[in-house]
Amino acid sequence: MLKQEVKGGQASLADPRFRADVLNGLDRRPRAIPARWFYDRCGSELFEQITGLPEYYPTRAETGILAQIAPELAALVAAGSALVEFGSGSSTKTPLVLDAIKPSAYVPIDISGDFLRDSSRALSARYPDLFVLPFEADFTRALSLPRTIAAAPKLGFFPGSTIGNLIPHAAVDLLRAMRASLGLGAHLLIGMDRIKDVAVLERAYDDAAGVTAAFNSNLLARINRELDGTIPIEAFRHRAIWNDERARIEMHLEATRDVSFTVEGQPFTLVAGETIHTENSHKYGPRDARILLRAGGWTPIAEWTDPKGLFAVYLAQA
Ligand code: AVI
Repeated sequence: MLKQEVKGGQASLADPRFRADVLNGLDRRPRAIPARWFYDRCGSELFEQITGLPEYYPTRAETGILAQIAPELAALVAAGSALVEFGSGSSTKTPLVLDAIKPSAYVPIDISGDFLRDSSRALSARYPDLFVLPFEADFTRALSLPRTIAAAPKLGFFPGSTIGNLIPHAAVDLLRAMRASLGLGAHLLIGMDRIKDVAVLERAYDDAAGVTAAFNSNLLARINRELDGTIPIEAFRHRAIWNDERARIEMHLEATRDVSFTVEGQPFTLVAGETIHTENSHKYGPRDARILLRAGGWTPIAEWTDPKGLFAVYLAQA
């Protein structure tokens, strides 16, 4: 479900995991395909565009918080810590933390080796004295971190509210895996999006320019491209719906008419109004966030928000 997991699916057309998730997901009721499959090259580019949209506040809010808290963070985190970023991707927010804590080493972890090497090279050029140790791995499982940083105190970094893309029990499992990877006494700096006005939330996931709609329907285009699909993409519309019971924005692709198509020769029919559920983005109130961290084995020790209280960044200790 995490965007970083996805990039493993980019290398080969017709990844067997993609095929299984799509065929099973279209077969089940309600129909649902894991959000991880959004992030092929086109989807990753569309996501980068989303982060700059006027309606999509999380990236701006979190970047503002990280810039603001630098001195406090430096005081709370042990000197000489190694910074371990989970799902580092393009490492865009990393310089804010590097400048704040001046770590002894930086370990970006990502499942996509190519992506990891490119962003590590760029960071090494910007911070020539920084010891950068790229680590190609699936961070949803407990990892043995490089021996070189064994003695250093650890600061884990998991920005972007990516934790929100997991259903709560999977979020707890991930927090526990991070705790196991970093060890007792480690710190974790994590971004979580807050519950807020429904109109603000729904606009953030259904922008006026239609970039999020394109991001969502790119999944259908990817199915057609990689799994020999015949889905009439224009027969689906993007929906972003607040599910209050589960405190999450859900993204769906809704059939605007009765529609039939095949994927790898397998036939599917949806009636008008039926949806394919493509993403969950959970939002956490202050208490919810602290409970989630504790359930994952982390004690919250500091909490910061932007001036409007849209987004929160937590520092927690294992
Ligand atoms: C990657 N993730 C945290 C984004 C989110 O806000 O849940 C993905 C996204 N989906 C639509 N817009 C952004």
